[in-house]
Amino acid sequence: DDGYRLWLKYDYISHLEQRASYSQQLSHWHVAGNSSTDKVIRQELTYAFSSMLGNQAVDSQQGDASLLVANLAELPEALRNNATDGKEFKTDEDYLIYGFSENGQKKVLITGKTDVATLYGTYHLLRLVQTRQSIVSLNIFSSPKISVRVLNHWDNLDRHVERGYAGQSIWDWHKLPELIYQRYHDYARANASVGINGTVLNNVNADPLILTPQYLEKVKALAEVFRSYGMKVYLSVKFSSPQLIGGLETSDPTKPEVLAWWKQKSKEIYAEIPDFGGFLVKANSEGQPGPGDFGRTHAQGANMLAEALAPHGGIVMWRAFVYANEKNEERSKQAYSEFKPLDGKFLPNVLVQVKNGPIDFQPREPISPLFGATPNTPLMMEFQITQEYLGFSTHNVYLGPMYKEVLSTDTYAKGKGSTVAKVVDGSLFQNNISGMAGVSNIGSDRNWTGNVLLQSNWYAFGRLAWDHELSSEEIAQEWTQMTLTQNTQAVDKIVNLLMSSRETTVNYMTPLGLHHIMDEGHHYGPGPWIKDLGREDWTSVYYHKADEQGIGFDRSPSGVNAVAQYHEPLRSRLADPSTTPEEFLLWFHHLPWDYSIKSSGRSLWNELVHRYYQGASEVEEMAKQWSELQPWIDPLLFAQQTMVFNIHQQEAKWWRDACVSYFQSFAKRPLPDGLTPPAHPLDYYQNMKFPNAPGRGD
Ligand code: BDP
Repeated sequence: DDGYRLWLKYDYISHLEQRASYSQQLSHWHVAGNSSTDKVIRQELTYAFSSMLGNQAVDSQQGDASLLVANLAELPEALRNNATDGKEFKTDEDYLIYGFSENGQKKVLITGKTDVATLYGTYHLLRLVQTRQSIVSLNIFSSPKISVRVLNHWDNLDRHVERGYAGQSIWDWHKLPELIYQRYHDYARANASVGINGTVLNNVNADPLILTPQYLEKVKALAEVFRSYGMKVYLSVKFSSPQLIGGLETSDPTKPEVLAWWKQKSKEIYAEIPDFGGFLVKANSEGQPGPGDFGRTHAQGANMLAEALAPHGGIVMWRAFVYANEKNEERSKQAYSEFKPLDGKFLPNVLVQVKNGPIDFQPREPISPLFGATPNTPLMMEFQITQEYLGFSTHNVYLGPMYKEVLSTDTYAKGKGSTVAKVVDGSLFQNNISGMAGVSNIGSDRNWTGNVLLQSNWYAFGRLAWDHELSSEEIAQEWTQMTLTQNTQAVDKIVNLLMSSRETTVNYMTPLGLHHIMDEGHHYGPGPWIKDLGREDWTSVYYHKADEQGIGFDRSPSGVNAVAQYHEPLRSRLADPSTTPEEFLLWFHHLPWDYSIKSSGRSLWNELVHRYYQGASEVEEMAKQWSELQPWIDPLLFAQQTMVFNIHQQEAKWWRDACVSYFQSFAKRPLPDGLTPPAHPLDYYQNMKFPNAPGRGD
């Protein structure tokens, strides 16, 4: 097993009684329609049942079938009425899995308004079988909580993936549109199986070429593959495209010729791709052009594009990742300062896409204060699935708990219970449109994500985008059963390992609210000593502010007062170190080395060191746990993953030793008793260089 099949493995059900019972229910199935999506469903059922049940399932006539897949319009009226009684199909994607009896025979129906809805229902039923659950008397009605559920590929047209650690881009632009790899279909299958309904094909640091006819033809070819799976394509666009590829002298959004250019471009796109999703834009951020270059606001820029797309039903996802405002505020405050005043100024087909935290995808960040600050502007969540700051693809980190931590955080925007999830799904402020994006960890590696365990993050992102109320633990459990093993003992062990992995990573990288202390440029490994770069807020020393007195960034009212951007009571809580959750202590406060940590009674210095050591030793424990799983895991997967765990252990120690040595040079205190000192002096770590680290930024 090389991991290519992801969680859609459909391994043979070796347990005789289980197999017999599923076979009885599923051996005669029927897919009513003949659309391209119906064909996908037919293929999936044929493959899944022949593989899991051993060639016993057949596509039969509607009347004989014990499993029927049909959209609502295709159902006989009586069945439709019975099945849908009391259920409101709000979206085209809602599906129903309904068990009923007919002529003494138990039957299962999968239905919804559209064929894509029935595809989602089909994957749900297959998941029940793959996780060995009962399929008797089902009555499952499912509706996505978020409407736009997309992957963001930071893939360049030359196939280099920015912050990608799983090989090159899966899009072979050079060979498109003629050459359509099977992988494109398998990519779409995997996404549909977890409810992801869109993909932004190219990097936010966009190449304007993507909008030229030559490339649009390639985009069209991919869109044609994805359509049957319910996935739309979107493109990242460069704001200055009218100048760069359109021959205009300006890209000023208030100029009629610029709007006309975008309108014409949109028309051109929709003529070829009628279900095109829309544009994602990184503007006036990290050197990218934007409306600010012409003295215009983000709203003016976004609205111009929105106006061009609106007649065709497209949307604009406008990113709030900006940190270059004129007030020159502290970086964590800038997105809020820039976007809060624009609340209510965006056209209805604009979503503002906000990273989960106010800085940049750190192992742990507090929520971005924008969540809950814009009642009249739908905010879309941007999570990172790729591990830019979490050890690339050799650190085994399951991100489900991190996504859940963010989504369940209370913004208090409308009093207690105003969680980030409710902001994002649109229920808190009754927005008409909602979205969640995940920066993809997929590449051309045979196992897709560079490390099989990290497939779980793609999976978890999709499952949570559909239903953020699922727990990260149940998602981990499903994924493990579908991907690695059916043995319950082994599943429990793996789930435990996955569930604690993120906290472990925070401990050996950035405990107690530390952040942005990685090496420069490529972001590989520790670099708390990084200073003197083009911008102060790209350095590490700016963020940890360690000195002989103490450590941490004072974002309380006595410092840069970033806490003022949160609602009460969060604001007051974060303003005071004694009420700030320990995991965010050094994010919001600069504290003396002897500050007493409430939970442990240790000094800050001792607690910091303790956490670094604890994190690294937990990775050793994870590796040990993994080694005990050999009897239940495919030998190739097991061997591959064992090698990954070896790297993970070494690198966790590297993080620990580099950071502890560095901070010790300020704290000037001994290591707590019983801890083995770092293997090398500080300059050894400082002199490590990685010119060829993968995934560099542009
Ligand atoms: C940072 C990355 C950079 C991205 C940027 C972004 O280091 O490569 O281009 O974010 O999100 O995380 O635009």
